[in-house]
Formats: sequence, structure tokens, C-alpha cells
Amino acid sequence: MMEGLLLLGFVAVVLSRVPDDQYAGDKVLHLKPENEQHLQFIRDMAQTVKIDFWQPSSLDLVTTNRSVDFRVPADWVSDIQSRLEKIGLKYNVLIDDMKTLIENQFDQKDTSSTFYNYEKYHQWIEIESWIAKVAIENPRLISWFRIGRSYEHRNIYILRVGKRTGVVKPTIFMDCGIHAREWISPAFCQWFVKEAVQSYGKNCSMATLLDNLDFLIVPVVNVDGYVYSWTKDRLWRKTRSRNLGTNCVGTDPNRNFDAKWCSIGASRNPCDETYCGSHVESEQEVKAVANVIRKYKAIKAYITMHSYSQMCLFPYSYTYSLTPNYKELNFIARKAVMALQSLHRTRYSYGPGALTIYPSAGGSDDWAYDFGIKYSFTFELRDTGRYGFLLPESQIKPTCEETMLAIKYIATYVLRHPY
Ligand code: 9B3
Ligand code: ZN
Ligand code: ZN
Ligand code: ZN
Repeated sequence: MMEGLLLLGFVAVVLSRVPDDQYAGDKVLHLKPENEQHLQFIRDMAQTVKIDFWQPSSLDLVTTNRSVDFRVPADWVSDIQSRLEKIGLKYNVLIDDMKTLIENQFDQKDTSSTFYNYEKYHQWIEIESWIAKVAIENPRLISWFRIGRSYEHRNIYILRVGKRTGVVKPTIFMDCGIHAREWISPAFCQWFVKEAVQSYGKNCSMATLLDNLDFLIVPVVNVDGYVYSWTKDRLWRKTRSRNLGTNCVGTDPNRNFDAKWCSIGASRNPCDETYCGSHVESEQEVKAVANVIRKYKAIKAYITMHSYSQMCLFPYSYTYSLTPNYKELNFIARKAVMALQSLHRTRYSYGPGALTIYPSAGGSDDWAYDFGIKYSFTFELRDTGRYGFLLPESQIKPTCEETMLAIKYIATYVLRHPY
């Protein structure tokens, strides 16, 4: 026992070590280009300085009516600020010091509760033992399976949540943590499971859902990336698979699905954040998710959790064409967003991915839709850029509570519209 504790302590110390000056002094600037000179300046900057797009919108999407967020490395800040002023490109400082913000997203107060603190971000080893424990403690409601292994041989798990009735029920598939740095996403999947087990028997609407539906939940898809975002680079997005002929690591799992793969809004360069991979489903994590969906015939809805932007998106992202059931998807998204907003007035936009966020191919919602799951959604959770991926822990609870309302709306809709 003592050894176990010591070992855990040691692991925690090693895992929480991050390179000392990483991101120190880096700023995120919010640029509002107004003319062609401004656009050209942004393109040049992106080439020479290796400034990161804070949001993974690609360069060709930078237009005069669209603002863009850039992360600027510390040693370039003063130079770039003076050049921006010289050409009259207006900007706000969205984040003044990345390092401070990264540190501040953790709550100082330690509110370690009975079994699991759902208002904190957790490392993968904690989430992994939570998965086992929550399943074992709720055998009548939850079962768990391994659906595959990551590139670095970690287990990828799925939880089946719903009253065991002995018959096949319509099923809602939800995944979290496709992108590593979007930490609020795994926090939401865990919140959802917590709500399911805590309110079953108390809360009538949740009981109705769990009696008549099953939920398949993958709390963290991109486990390697998630671990890396805790240990080495808080802003890591991709998987951790090695690429031939380069030192650049990883593929964007949300460009790796078989949905007009790599045709638009994705990169063939392994060094880019939106690298689509060497081929469709080259990533084991993507294959694991796609295999479950292919095998499990009862799936009626697909929901995937990302951040940030506050949006409810539905297919298509790979084309501007609308799906045959566009009107229905738009109706559901509008209602889901209204339910979400009713709690804390958090405003979400909604619509087809290509028109609402940016056109891009190889995403999981488009693939699930074309596979035959006609209710398919991507949520981009809080916020709209103040903290971005570094959403403070104090916002986990309000974010999850409001998002529950949207998910419950969609689930109820699916229950009432069998197909
Ligand atoms: C992207 C695609 Cl390709 C899709 N089908 N649906 C949503 C998105 C947006 C997310 C992404 O992967 O860029 C937001 Se983080
Ligand atoms: Zn923890
Ligand atoms: Zn994402
Ligand atoms: Zn996002």
C-alpha cells in the first residue's frame, strides 16, 4: 500500500513537469484584417515566424470579413506588434501570457470529494481507473469494454450506459477527446456518466432515457495525445503516431475518417495540425471508433465533443451541399442550443459544419452520417476564445450542466423518432 502511494506520487511529479519556459510570454492576438495588405501580412507571418493559428482554421480561410486568432511566440511579440501598428491592422490581445493562463486553469482550492471530483481535469491514469470503478459500482446500468489500443499501446475504452432490459435498444454513440488539448470534452463525457448513475431513480427524464435507450460513450478517444497534452505540450491536438520521412509527429484524427478524405480543409503535410494521415483510418484510435460504429447496428445518433467556439454542428463539413435531412438536423440543433442557453444564457451558433465553422473533410460526424446514422452532431463547447482550450476548471460545472440539456434534448428527440 505504502509503495503504491509512493509510486503514484512519483508518477504525478513526473507527469506534471513541463518544460520551464514553454509558452512563457507567448500572446494570442485577435486580428481583424480589413484589406488585402492586411491579409498578405498575415500570410507572410504564418510563413516566416511559424505563428500558430489558435484555431485550426487554415490560411486560405483568412478573409477580410473574418477575424483570426494567432498565437505569437514571446520573442516575436514586440516586433509583430509594431509591424501591425505600422500597417494599421487592428487587433486585441486575447491572451497576454500563455504560461500564466495554462497554470491558472487549475483551481487552487482542493475540493477532493468522495469518489471522483468531476469539477477538475484529470490525467489519463485517473480517468482510466474511474472508468473501471464507475462500471463496477453500477453493474445494472453500466458495462465497459476495450475497443482498441492507441499507437502507444494504451487502452481505448467504451462505456455502455443504460438499463439492461434484455432487448436491443436504440443507441446513442458519444465520443470525447478526439482532440488532445480540448480537455473540457473528456470532462463532459465523465459528467454525463455521473449524471446518468446519480439521477437514475431520482430524475424522471433521465430514467426514461436510460430505460429506453443505450448510450455508448468513449470518454477519451485520443489517449496518447491526451497524455502528451498533460506531460509535454498543453496545446497538442493530434495523435502521437510517427510519420515516415519526418520528425513531425501525429495525425489529426478528425481528418482521418473516410469522408471525402483529405479533399478540403486538411493537409498532406505531417507537420501540420490538420494532417489527414497516410491513408483513411491510418490511426488506430480512428479505426477503433469506426469499427464499433460499423459493428453496432442499433446506433441511431452520433455525437462528438470538441472545443472551443460554442457551436452545434452537423453534416456536411466536407461540402457546402446540404444533407437530405437538413431541415430536421437544423431544427434539432436549434432546439438543442435553445435548451443549452436556457440555463446560463450561453450563446451557441449552429448549422452545417462547412458553413458554420469551416469546410474540411475526414471528420467523424460526416463519416457517421454517410454510414447511415442520420442524427450526427459535433459540439464545440465553451468558450469563444477568452480562455480557448485553457478553459478554467471553475467552468467545468456550468459547461457540463448546460450541455447536458442539449444532449438530453437530442436523446429525447431520437427516442420519439425511431427509424
Ligand atoms: C471538423 C470537421 Cl472535419 C467536421 N466534420 N466536423 C467538425 C469539425 C470541427 C472540429 C475540427 O476538427 O476542426 C473542431 Se476542433
Ligand atoms: Zn485529478
Ligand atoms: Zn476538436
Ligand atoms: Zn475545436
